[in-house]
Formats: sequence, structure tokens, C-alpha cells
Amino acid sequence: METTLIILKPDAVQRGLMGRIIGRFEDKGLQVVGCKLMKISGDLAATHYKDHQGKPFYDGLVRFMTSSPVLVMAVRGVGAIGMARKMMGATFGSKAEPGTIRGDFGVSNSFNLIHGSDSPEAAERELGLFFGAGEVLEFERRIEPWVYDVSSGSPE
Ligand code: 3AN
Repeated sequence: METTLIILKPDAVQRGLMGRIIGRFEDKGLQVVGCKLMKISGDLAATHYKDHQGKPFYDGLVRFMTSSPVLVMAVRGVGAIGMARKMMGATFGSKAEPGTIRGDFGVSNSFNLIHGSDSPEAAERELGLFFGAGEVLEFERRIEPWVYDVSSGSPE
């Protein structure tokens, strides 16, 4: 099982797309195990995007991410990190394939609706930045045996 950090960015919140985007993860069978609406501080944005510091789009990215509330989620499932990235689509809305979140809901290259961790290391670091102790939950879904084949003892 993997847990990934998903951020529904200010454009997704302002455009009223939260429910439809969360619904895609739920429809897929992924489990939302943490969720909160928050305003990202300048410090948190700088820490989260530290790898992009110095790039031409960095200042605009931080301004955008701190401009209005975001919805942060911890999303869990087998292979959840890569699966969520595929569901998000390519970075730029103008390039993202139809059927993906960015491909279906946006056209902009800067306002691209959603962030998802891109590796297990990034997921661990980012979940730690956005969620405090006890805010990412462990709970059993009663439908789990219908979401996964668990007959071998592990979810397939
Ligand atoms: P992704 O979110 O698809 O992993 P990254 O990690 O390459 O994309 O970039 C992080 C964020 O920086 C993107 N979500 C996007 O908002 C922004 N970004 C990346 N490249 C550009 C660019 N060339 N112009 C504007 N914004 C960019």
C-alpha cells in the first residue's frame, strides 16, 4: 500500500471542481485517508516547491499556490502514487490527454488544478509537510474485499 499527497490547487477549489476530482479517486477505488481545506503559507509553499526555486515559473507558482485555499488529501491504495499521477495527466492543461483530470477540466499551463507526489520519497516528505500527527487515518473499508482480490492475503 502507498499513500500519496494530493493537492487540489486554488483554481480547482475556486472553480467548484473539488467534488468531481475527489470522486474520480473514489470511483477508481483509492481511499481518502486524510483531507483538509487550508491556506498555504509562503513558507510552506517555499518548502514544498524547494526543488523549483530559481526556475522562471517559481515566483508565479508560489503566488498562485498561496492566493486562495487549497484542499490537501492523503490518498491510499496499491500503487497509489503512480496511479494518481496517471489520473492527473501531463503537467500542462493544454497538453494533458482527455480522460485525465488536467485533460478534462483545464486548458491552462500555470493553473493546472492538482498536485500529486511523484515518488515514494516525495510522498513521505510532502505528507509530513501538510499533515500533522493523527491527521492521516488508518481505517478499514467494508468494501475492501470488493475493491481488491484479497484471497491471497494481500490486495491484488
Ligand atoms: P507536476 O505537478 O506535473 O509534477 P512539476 O513537478 O514539473 O509538475 O512542476 C511542479 C509545478 O510547477 C507544476 N504543477 C506546475 O504548476 C508548475 N510548473 C512546472 N513547469 C512549469 C512551467 N514551465 N510553467 C509554469 N508552471 C510550471
